[in-house]
Amino acid sequence: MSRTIIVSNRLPVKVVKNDKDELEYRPSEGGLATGLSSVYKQGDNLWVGWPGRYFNRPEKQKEARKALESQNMRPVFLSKEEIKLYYEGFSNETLWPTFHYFNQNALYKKSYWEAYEEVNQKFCDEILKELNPGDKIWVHDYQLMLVPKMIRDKNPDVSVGFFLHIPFPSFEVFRLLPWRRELLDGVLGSDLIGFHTYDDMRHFLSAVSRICYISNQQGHILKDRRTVVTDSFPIGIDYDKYASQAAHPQTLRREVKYRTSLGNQKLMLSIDRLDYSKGIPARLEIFDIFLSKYPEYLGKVSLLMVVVPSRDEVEKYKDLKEEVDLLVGRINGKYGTVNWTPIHYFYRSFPLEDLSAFYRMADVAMVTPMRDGMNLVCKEYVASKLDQQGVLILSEMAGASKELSDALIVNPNDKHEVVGAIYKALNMPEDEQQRHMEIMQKTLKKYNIHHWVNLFLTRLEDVARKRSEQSTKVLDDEAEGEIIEDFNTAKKRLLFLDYDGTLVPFDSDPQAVAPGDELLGILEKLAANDQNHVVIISGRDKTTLGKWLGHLDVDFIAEHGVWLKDRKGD
Ligand code: GDG
Repeated sequence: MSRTIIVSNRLPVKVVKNDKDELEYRPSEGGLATGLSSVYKQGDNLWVGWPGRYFNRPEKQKEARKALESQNMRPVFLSKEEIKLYYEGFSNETLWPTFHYFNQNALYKKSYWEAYEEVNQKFCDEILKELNPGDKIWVHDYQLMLVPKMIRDKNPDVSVGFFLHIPFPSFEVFRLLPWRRELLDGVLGSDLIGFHTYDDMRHFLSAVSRICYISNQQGHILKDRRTVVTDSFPIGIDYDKYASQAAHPQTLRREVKYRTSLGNQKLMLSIDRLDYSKGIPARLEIFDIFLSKYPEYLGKVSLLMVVVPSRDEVEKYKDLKEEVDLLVGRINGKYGTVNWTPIHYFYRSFPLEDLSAFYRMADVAMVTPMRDGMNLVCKEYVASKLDQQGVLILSEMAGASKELSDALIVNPNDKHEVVGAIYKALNMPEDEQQRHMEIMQKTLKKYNIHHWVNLFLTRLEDVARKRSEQSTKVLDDEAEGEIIEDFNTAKKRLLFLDYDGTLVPFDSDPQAVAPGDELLGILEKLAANDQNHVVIISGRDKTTLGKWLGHLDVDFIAEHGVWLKDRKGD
């Protein structure tokens, strides 16, 4: 039976060691894990990924493998060196900054690239061990861009989908990567490539056209005689999970507890992983400007800022942490009083019940990343607003802004615009808040994570089916006999002959694909028969075709149909 194999850098569980040196397996709460759990847990389906920690003892590795395999997960173990060079290095210090337009933070190191190639190969080898004819593979994200091609090279007929969770930058930024061609070729091993937004897809197509010299037609790319389909699939959230968590008695208890200690003041919320792409320092500066511009809000509004520790081994993240600490201290020192703290800052993560209470309590959510593939926090905030009261301020640089146009959409670089949006949000009439919330909730409820998973996998099946329908069929004796008989009995024959890949083999060397004597002889013979009308179709330019075949009594459709010539020479 055909299976679906999900592949991502991380498995959907966290393996942790408890005090007794025993391994514990904690399911990840991330949206992707929830959405895909209905897929990988079914039958023989599988999730291939790194368990997220280094195992120094082989017996512990063996134990983890056994436990994970019993839950349909296949671990890819990484050495310390691989974690440093492939994960922290190429993935987080090269691709992440470049794809988020922070190319000044990007490091281009050969050792990082080599480790990236090796680890991608390691993932591919693990997949190949499991692969059976008819299986579908869904590869996730920027850490594994080479995997689709690696699989395709070994299994030309396999069905591979790839989804990029982060933005795809414009060509001018992407071209800075020394390994741009290899990365594109890697992803183009897929049958279906998904992005969060149409703009990401457009940037990708432009890079493919300018770096690989392959054009596209409505997002369809012809690569090595295969059609690669690209499209946008904005990811959704598990709407019901956030809505029901917001109604849970435990959440309500936490809300009461926090409300009591905060007092009767307005609350603004900011939740992010510590990352320079999230615009945390700029958000703090904006809050500072707001308080100085509208002093009537001193003591009346505070910012609850959750920053989840992340990538603390990477230098840029350590610097960012210091910057945020400093800014929070400065603002609290500048405006704080004995009974009012402007910013409640937490550098840690919270359980879902707390998160949900924060979402419920917040009058305003400030989601102002400099760049974000999608951003799920803003969607979770909207889903948690059971009373439909609250305002979302959302950066136009987040993929989510394309769907949530009922938010107050801002440019995070325009600090005064965001300050204005905060003022507007704090003063928005209740009925207006409700109107906007209702529209956004309707969208998010419908286009939830389950919808996203089904949409992508159904499309992948569709693409695979079309590919098999359109693939070249080998003629059996009977079909060949019929064609010969039809040819012999026809009074008139219209013969369309494709050039590259049909009359001559595919080759990038122009000398290698010039027509030889044998081919010219066949074409001459076909054209000499009055009952035949021969048309040669090619994407090549008219000058080359004219030089090679212009002396023959045939028609041309050249330059992808832009130029036509009939036998009379018109
Ligand atoms: C990539 C792309 C794209 C945060 N703090 C806590 C906590 N969180 C949860 C949120 C949310 C998630 O983390 C963060 O959402 P992101 O959208 O930033 O997702 P990532 O997976 O980091 O990023 C991003 C996404 O992929 C999906 O395609 O949207 O653009 O960068 O779910 O709730 N969860 C808990 N405690 C916290 O303190 N429990």
